Amino acid sequence: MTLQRALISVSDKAGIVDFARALAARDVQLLSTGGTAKLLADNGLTVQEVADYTGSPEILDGRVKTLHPKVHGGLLARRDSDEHMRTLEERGIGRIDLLVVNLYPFRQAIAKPDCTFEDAIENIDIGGPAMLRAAAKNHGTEAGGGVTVVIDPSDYSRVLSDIDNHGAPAYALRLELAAKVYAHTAAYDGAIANYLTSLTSAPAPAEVPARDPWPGVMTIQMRRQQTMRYGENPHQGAAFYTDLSVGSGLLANYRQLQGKELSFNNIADADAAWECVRSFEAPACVIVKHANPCGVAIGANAAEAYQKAFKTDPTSAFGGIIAFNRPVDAATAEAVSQQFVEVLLAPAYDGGALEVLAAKKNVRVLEVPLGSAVNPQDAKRVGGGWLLQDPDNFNVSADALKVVTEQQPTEAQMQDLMFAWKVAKYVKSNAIVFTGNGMTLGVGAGQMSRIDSARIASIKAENAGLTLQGSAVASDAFFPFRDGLDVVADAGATCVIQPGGSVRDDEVIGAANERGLAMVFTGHRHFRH
Ligand code: 93A
Repeated sequence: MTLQRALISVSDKAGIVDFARALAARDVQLLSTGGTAKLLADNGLTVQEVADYTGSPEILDGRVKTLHPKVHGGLLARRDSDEHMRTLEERGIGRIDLLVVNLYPFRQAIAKPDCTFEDAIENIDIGGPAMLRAAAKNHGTEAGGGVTVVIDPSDYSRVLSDIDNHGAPAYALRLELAAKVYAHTAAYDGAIANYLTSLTSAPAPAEVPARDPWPGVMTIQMRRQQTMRYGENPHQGAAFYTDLSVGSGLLANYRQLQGKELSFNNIADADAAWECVRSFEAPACVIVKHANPCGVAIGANAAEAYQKAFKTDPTSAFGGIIAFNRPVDAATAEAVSQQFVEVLLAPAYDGGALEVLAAKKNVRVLEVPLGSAVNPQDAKRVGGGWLLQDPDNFNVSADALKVVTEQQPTEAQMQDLMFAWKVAKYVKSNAIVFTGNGMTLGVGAGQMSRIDSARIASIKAENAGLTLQGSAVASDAFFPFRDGLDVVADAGATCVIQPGGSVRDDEVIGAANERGLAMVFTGHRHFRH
């Protein structure tokens, strides 16, 4: 069944003119609501206003625009029912085969600090969801045809290519887009419900924590990307849900090029590796085991970064997750293939690299585009609730560091310190990270006392045959006593980066001076649990 008519009614008008033009070029008639129709007509397209089509003008300040049997009949009539088709004919109703709608931006409206109650109410879309739900219900059958419904501008190109390939969107696409609609309208109504509920029972504004970024309103649209064989352990069921609102650059954008199915722990570790590696500008490599980096390095190229990262802790790197922020070439793939690797991540792989990796068919190879998106919020499940927070986006600049010791760090030390600080952010607390020459030399992670993390980091360096003489060291939070500082000085560190802020800062600074260390304070800590 070819596409006869499309109804376009969008608040987010991004890409709509090009899409409508492409539809018109494929002989699809365009029907549209006021603002959208005007935009299309202004761009030289032939478009009929819904009001002209139904014979009913928009009324009540636009509250009723498309709520009309000529619209809903055209969307809901079953394509495989002779009787429904006859009814359309008798009543002069045309089929609407494609619906392109996105809704009044309710969430954006209420997120504005000056949003009034009236603004919020007027941003509740009624006609849009009604059409979306009608069109999605009637996505039809494989044999009988049905309606295609698009809410997301990123789906426009897929609809066009289906029209070009099959004359009309295929059933598989119609089904997928229909499912997306109900997820979207459910989340939309959820946001409205949360907003109204917050007006009835939310605490007075003064009682809301000052920096709660979601005052009583949180909706996340998610899609199940993958059901796993099991979760963290084999007796736990699990699935991977992706957040539909996130931008490019995050792990959820991955494309798997080869290898076994990703497991729950693979995805968690891959995320830790990817977030860390994409924070570097220079070619970098991060090797992760059990959610912690066990080797991080920068180098002239990916291969060199890998060689250095691997040296930090070859024992732990066994079965690791390895991430690069540069395309992987054959030489790098060859080097990585020498070790047992679970997952490889990079923004791209050249042909030679894929050939090398093909010989290791179990290795899961993921391509993840580099991008600037940040996770919109960080959520942690706790008994009976969720803890939500802004992502830890703070990055200190070298200029903002405060030198607190008699000894000033040299330029080379400053670079090692900045590198160490960047890595420490991705190491579970308490984190102690020794570095030198653009690579980690010893990583102490996840201990309940900072001094033990410091001891472990230096033991690990020793086990790997690395010297800590002249190294730089980062501590993700302040040293509560001088003992931790003494451990890193004994190990050979000559400079330290840490947030400061302890009641015993003076004691710790005194110890650094006594031991001839240079120390800088960042003013911010990076706990990670
Ligand atoms: O006010 S509504 O709830 N009543 C309607 O009948 C209706 N029909 C479409 N909002 C309605 N829409 C919405 O208008 C669409 O969901 C879309 O977001 C917007 C497009 O309006 P315009 O084309 O005038 O910019």
